Order: sequence, then C-alpha cells, then structure tokens
Amino acid sequence: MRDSLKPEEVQQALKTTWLGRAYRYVAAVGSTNDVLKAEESNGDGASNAAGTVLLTDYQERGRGRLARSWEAPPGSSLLFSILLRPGWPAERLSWLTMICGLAVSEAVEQQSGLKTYMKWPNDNVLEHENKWQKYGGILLEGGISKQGALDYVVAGMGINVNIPAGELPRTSFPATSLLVANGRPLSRLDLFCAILSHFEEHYDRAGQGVSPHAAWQERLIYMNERVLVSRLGQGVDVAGQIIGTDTFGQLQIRDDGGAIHHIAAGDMTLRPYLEQ
Ligand code: BT5
Repeated sequence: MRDSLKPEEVQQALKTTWLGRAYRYVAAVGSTNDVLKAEESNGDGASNAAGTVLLTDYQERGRGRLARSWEAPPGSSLLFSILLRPGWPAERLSWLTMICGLAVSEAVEQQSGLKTYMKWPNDNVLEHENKWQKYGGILLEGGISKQGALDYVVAGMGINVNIPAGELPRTSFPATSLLVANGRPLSRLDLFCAILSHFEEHYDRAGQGVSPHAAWQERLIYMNERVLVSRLGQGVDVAGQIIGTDTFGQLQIRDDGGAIHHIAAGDMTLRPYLEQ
C-alpha cells in the first residue's frame, strides 16, 4: 500500500503542474491551517508560493469552523492545508469551498468506487447503512485586500481515510471513514495526489471565470427536502424546503409562508427537518 506521505514519495507520485510542488510534511502539528495562516500574518508567508501544501499525520488542535474541533487518530487520515493567492473578487470565496468539495468527491470516487456527495456548505458525505455520514470537512480562512480581492486563502481539508469503526469520533452528525464505508483500506498517497490533480483542474478553470457551481450543486444532498438552518448555539433561523443554491453557493429556502430566504454559508449549519 502506497501510504507514506513524505516529500520524496509525494513528489514522485504527483501529477500536478503547480499545486503541491512546494510541499511540506510534518509528523504532528497543532493545526495545518494555523501554521500557514501564522506564516502569512508574520510575513514569512510571502516566501510561500501559491500552491504550497502542508500535510500532517496528526493534529493536536485540528479545527472545524468556529470553535469546533476536527479529530483524527494518528496516521489514519488526510489532514492538509493549501495556500492560495487567488486575487479573485471576494464573493468568489464560495467557489473555493465548491472546488475543495468537488476535488475530494471526484478523487474519492476514482480511488474507491464509492459514490460521494456534499452537505451544504462544507461537508463531504456518503450514504452508508441508509444514513448520510460525514467523511470529510473543509475549512477556508483568508484575507481580503483593500480592493476587495481574495489576497490569500488557506484551504484546509480533513478526510477520514483509514479510521477503523471503533476509532471514529462521536459526533452529532454521524462520522464515517472510507475504510468503514468501503470495507478496505485506501492508499492515502494515491488519494492525496488525485485530490490535488482534481483541485488544480477546477481551480485553473475557475481562474478563467468558469464557475464550479453546477457540478457542485449536482452533488448536494437534501435538495428539495425540508431542512432547518441554524446559527451555532442559537435557535433555528429558517425552516423550509431547499429549492436550490445560487452561483455563490447561498442556499435558497422556501419557508412555510412561501417566502424565499437566501442563506450565506458563514457560521450556518443545516440538518434535516425530522431531527428537531
Ligand atoms: C469542518 O468543520 O468540517 C472542517 C474540518 C476541517 C479540518 C481540516 S484538517 C486540516 C486543516 N487544519 C485544521 O485545523 N482544520 C483543517 P465543521 O463543519 O465546523 O465541522 C466540525 C464538526 O465535525 C465537529 O464539531 C464534529 O462534530 C465533527 N467532526 C470532528 N471530527 C470529525 C471527523 N474526523 N469526521 C467527521 N466529523 C468530525
């Protein structure tokens, strides 16, 4: 099994042109997003080319959105962050979420044969034992220039590749791994290189103005279903039926009175209506 993620192996297996060509591996770290962000804010980041990737086998303080954590046993997962300097208009930040989600989904399908989906706004999910289960998550953080362009973005991805059933984190939305869903381990190296190839392809196209929205929306779960959208720690903001998403990834929900709401990702979470 090709599973070492050390630079020698990665550089040999990578098929990308620019993404991951500057690649760093650390056995353990607080959070890969925090390292790239800190380098950026204290000026060291200027030497980090767009497309720099930092990957680790273990995070002591892996983060989700807001104050949430991302947990993964050592050596079981793909945990990495990409530094990007898009220069795109700030409202296209959501395109990057879509590109991350698509790259992971396409690579997982290619490597495992599993059919994969996304849960708005940033979860990679699959259907296992008749339930939607989360196997990956995306955390985007960045800075916007005075002109309103995306100056830099750190795109962090966590993917549960070979976590055995007994070691999955206990979470309110059920967690799974590709090992559990597929019944066999996957090469993290092959999956990682495939993700970077798909990412590069989508990113280059987006840079030419081609939106990833249609491909992303095709993979969204809960379309046309009734859902609850909430802000963390607060009550339900909107209850209603998902009728679509717009080109910037905002959710369009029709409430019971017929009014249409546009919900930006921000700190919002989504759950099916029945789980109240
Ligand atoms: C996410 O946030 O799903 C984004 C996760 C991003 C992790 C990567 S790893 C590399 C990079 N460095 C970092 O520090 N982070 C990024 P969110 O939508 O807020 O979901 C977080 C929630 O997912 C938690 O509150 C848990 O309920 C659940 N969770 C935690 N670990 C999980 C896991 N391994 N699998 C499935 N669900 C998990």
